[in-house]
Amino acid sequence: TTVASNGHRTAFVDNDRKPTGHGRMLRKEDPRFVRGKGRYVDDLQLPGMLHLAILRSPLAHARVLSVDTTLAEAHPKVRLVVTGAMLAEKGLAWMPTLSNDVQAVLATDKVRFQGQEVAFVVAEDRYSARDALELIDVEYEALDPVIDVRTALSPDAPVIRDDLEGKSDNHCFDWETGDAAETDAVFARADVVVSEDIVYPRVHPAPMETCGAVADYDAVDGKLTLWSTTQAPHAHRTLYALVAGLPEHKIRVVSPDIGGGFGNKVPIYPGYVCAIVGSLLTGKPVKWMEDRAENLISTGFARDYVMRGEIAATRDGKILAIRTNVLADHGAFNGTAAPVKYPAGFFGVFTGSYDLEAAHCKMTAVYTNKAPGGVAYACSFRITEAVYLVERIVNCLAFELDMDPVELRMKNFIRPEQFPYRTKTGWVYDSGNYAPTMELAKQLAGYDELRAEQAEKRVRGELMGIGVSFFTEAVGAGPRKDMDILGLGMADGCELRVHPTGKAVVRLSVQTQGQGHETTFAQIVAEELGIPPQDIEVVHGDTDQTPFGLGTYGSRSTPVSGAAAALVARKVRDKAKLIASGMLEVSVADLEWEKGSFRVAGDPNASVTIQDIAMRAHGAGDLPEGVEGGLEAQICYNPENLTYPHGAYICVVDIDPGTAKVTVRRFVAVDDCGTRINPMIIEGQVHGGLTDGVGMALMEMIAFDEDGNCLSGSLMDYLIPTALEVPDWETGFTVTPSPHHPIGAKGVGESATVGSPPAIVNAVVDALAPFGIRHADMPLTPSRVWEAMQGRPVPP
Ligand code: MCN
Ligand code: CUM
Repeated sequence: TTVASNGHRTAFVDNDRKPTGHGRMLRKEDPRFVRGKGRYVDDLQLPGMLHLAILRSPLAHARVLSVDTTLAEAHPKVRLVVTGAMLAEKGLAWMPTLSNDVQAVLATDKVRFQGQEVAFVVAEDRYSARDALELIDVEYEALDPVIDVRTALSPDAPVIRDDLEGKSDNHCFDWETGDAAETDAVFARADVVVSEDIVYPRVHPAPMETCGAVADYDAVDGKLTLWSTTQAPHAHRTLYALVAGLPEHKIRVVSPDIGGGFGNKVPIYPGYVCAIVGSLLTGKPVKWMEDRAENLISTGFARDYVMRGEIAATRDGKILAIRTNVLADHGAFNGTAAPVKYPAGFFGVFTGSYDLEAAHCKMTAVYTNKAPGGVAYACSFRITEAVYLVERIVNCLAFELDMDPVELRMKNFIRPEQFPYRTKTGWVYDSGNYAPTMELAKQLAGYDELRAEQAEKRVRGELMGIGVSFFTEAVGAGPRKDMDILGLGMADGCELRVHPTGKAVVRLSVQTQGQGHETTFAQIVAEELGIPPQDIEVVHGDTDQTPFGLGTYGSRSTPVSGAAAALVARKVRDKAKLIASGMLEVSVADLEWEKGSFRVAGDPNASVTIQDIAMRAHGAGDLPEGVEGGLEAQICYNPENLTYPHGAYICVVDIDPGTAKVTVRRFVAVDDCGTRINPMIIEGQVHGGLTDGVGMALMEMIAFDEDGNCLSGSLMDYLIPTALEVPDWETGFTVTPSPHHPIGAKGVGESATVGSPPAIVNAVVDALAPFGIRHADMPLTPSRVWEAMQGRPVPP
């Protein structure tokens, strides 16, 4: 543990700066990003390229009576105007979503949320395209909107999805996990039962770069190239092939640099399809690029779960069971992305890090007149909601029992000898060692001193709060036997070629959006082969150049593609060994591997480097019997299980009793993501996620008025945190390797976003304990905290 000049302590035992493998290496992508030389979709300029703009619905729910495009078509710079009716003629008005629903590309019958796509214009420049939108005359007949998820299923609620056959209500799906009867029985005999209504509001990932695409259909060779902001180029390509009927080998999806994804760039948006149609019809490349308001009001939101949490325990704090009832708002179309078997994502891990006797969840998902989406914003497939629920309800229990929240957690942790641990909802946690992680967080925070300080301050009427959260995530979707998206198994390909001079190219199916894959995947291969990471080029984001795989979300890149990269490197090493045995004229059994070279056991002078071997593999000399030339390999990795990272977070807040403004004074985050490939990148991921957490806990919400107008369509209204709202993060780590991952690594990209909101809310509620407050809903803005302090319920 080191103490920084600002007094902050960081646990630090990483084996830093190893030249050829895992370690704290500067990002290979930084030179281009810090110079502003990234290449994003919007940087693309093709000869003759046209620009597309989308007309969006001003109403949340309305019948489309007519769309008159005459004036827009007469605009001198307009080349094409397309309506839903025109798409319907080509069978393209509707597209499948990643959750087996359908979504309108352009509205035909009705509009179902404010901001829905109604028509598009293709013009010679972006400004003319936008101007021409104003010339389109749409006649709507307004319908009553369904905005409040709690009344969406009332019998008199207007039916939103009357496009679906036989649909007579707004029911989207039901889902259940755990054993209801067993859980009820445990609840019936518990000493203490605590219930709380807990809302995780609708939020938005709001990546710096909005969504967009450039479509270029070449009529001569029948090939479509689509540059787009996608986190999953291969999956998108297959879906375009299935929807548009274009042959898959004639589609190339390229995802260049991405300015943040956070799950916002997983779905296929109508805009991408419009760009493709625009190019098919004009024969020219067509660019569509959203503006900020379009991104906030129409693309994949996150959360929107109304949860009732219940926890049963003994008087002395042994947690027995957790039960939850969830109302999930899916917006107008079920546009979420989750493995087919898991319509609620991985919410099933709501039992958290605790050893329970029983658990049960019942969920009802509904349609409302809001934008579609659901799985986004570093959600680890809804683990955010699950962790928030369990970590809030455990704190409510601590409040009722008047027990220290750390002590309560420690008492109930799954113990190290119980791993692999099967939860009451059927998940098998691969590994974990929770108590040391919690202890380290306590120690870094100086927990006991903080409690003493708080007690003193309470006497003086000062509002200081200490919040704790402990999370376990399930990341790395997933074993193909039970995970697929629209029938596509969640395995990842990887290809590695070592060139004659010993430089290498590794081709991935995952797609970085800022996570630093160009660096860390080079490090994974470097660790296995001893080739310096600088000599390993990472290729990704182009379906023509990379093997098939399902892309980057759910922090699956390290658990799945990271494993693939390590194993493909080992395959190359195995072949290199055969070649080395020929070069050194010994049998394979006599060779020892020492990072970067094979040497003859017992003869330190007889060795060949991987670079020597690469040259021989491509050279003129003889190779051992049966060994082909070249030094390359390919793999498709199907994970055996998910990986289960965990972490312990402690947050300290101060609340101004006069203004009710919350200040996050300190935040200690101890993460355990198993083997750490690049500690600096991990810290960056954690810092980002903690900042997200401050945003969600204190500032962010996509709000609607009762007519369904989105009130959060700009960054003036949808507040996101800056450096001014966050403290100096204090991080530490423990290492519990995944037993089934070839290098023991677990995902970490979403951990902090998942784990931090409950720590912050727990801290705020803890500060408000003198007011008798046990719970308050996010975002804890000054006005909401003030209301809570006045004993008034916080608005839903
Ligand atoms: N890493 C490591 N050692 C580990 C685990 C991870 O060094 N044990 C490194 C990886 O090599 C990788 C990074 O940390 O460079 C994140 O890895 P991983 O946890 O596998 O997550 P993914 O690469 O799959 O990234 C996805 C995840 C998700 S789902 C969201 S949402 C999110 C996040 O990443 N979006 C981000 N972090 C983001 N960071 C940035 N800058 N931008 C986004 O859009
Ligand atoms: Cu759920 S946001 Mo991320 O998985 O791309």
